[in-house]
Amino acid sequence: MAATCPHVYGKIALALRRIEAYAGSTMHRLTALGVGLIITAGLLFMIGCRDGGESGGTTPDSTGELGATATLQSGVQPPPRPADFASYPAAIAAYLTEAGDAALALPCLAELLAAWQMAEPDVPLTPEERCLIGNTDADADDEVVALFTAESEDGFALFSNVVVFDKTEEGYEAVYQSWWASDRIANLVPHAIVAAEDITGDGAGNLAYTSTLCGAHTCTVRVHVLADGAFTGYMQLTPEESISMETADVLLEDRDGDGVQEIVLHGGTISSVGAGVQRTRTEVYAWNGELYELAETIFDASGLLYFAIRDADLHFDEGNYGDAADAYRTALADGSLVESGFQENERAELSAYAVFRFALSQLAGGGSSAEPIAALEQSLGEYAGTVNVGLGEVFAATYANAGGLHGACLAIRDHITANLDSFQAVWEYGYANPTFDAENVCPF
Ligand SMILES: [Ca+2]
Ligand SMILES: [Ca+2]
Ligand SMILES: [Ca+2]
Repeated sequence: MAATCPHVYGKIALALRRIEAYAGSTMHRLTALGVGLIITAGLLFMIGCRDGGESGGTTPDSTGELGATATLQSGVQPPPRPADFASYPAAIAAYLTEAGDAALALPCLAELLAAWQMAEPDVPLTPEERCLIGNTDADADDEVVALFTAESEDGFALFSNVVVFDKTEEGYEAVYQSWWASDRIANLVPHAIVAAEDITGDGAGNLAYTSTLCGAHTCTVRVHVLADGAFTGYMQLTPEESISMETADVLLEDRDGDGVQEIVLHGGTISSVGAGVQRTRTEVYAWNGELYELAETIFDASGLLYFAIRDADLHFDEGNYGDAADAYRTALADGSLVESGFQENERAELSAYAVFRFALSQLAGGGSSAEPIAALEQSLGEYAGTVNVGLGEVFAATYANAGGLHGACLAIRDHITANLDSFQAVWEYGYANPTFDAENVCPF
């Protein structure tokens, strides 16, 4: 365990950053006490590492009993941890029924969670990610939402279950279970509770949690938001194809102040060389009355010429030719934009493409033809020898005598077809990026 300690420091730093992010959001009003406790735990963790001590605490003891001298806030001894993970919810429901409100003192279920020594990932969960009290259904009473984890016997998998306990006349019942198993390699816990409250602004409670699936290089975080339907039980309010992102931080935030929370994911990079050139992004999912759907994607500034051109392409694809022309011109003029190093002749190739698309955007926007064509012809010499200069050359040569935009675009497509391998090669920036789209270079 001591050998992993430098790794653990990084995880603690990451966890503290996550806590900062949570505390800064409108949703997660983490108390100063909670933050203090977590930071203290983190420091103790580090001290344990320095002494070469155990830092994980991942192996629960077999009895699950608190020491004889422990004072129980709830006055009720937590039951022994069941050997079978599937039996946890029933045992906890019985404990909640017996202990009553005393088990709900914040952080909720603390005595039971401590006694059962839940398997902990290298990034420790916050108390709120383990247990929350809040309204998750249509009645106004609060439910208890708890996250339980256990290692498989061989230690390679981490089981995890988010469970909603509802108080009925007969006592507490487990009314929803998420279940998830994750590879232990990445040492991330497969679940975290995000919220138990009305997220959608209709007066009825909701449940939000994340699940994390890790591949060889990268963990993908998926967001689940649920509502309790009268006849259906808890139902996902997220689309079937899921709201997910690689290496994402997840927040709920009312960004437009309308009383409905948006789901905000930030991240998106893949830790694999083959993925190529990347930049982080924010995705905002907004409630449409039935489902959460993608409303906005905001890319973080990257400083790369490649992404400046991609941003200009986005304007072009949306038919905003004036914005596209401005963006191509700015990308060409901004000397602070750098090459990614993924392509050998990167700046010249990207610039040759940009001068062509700058002219094309001006023409598509309805501008007069003389000036853009003249400017294009003038700049082509600068990019001689590149693959992309062929686009401007063919365009300038055919535009005037081949029937305007349509005729020139047909000539461009012929040129691309004849040189497809070369175009694909210079537009290869890794699998995280789109491949060369021959049809969209000159789509008129
Ligand atoms: Ca309720
Ligand atoms: Ca709601
Ligand atoms: Ca909103």
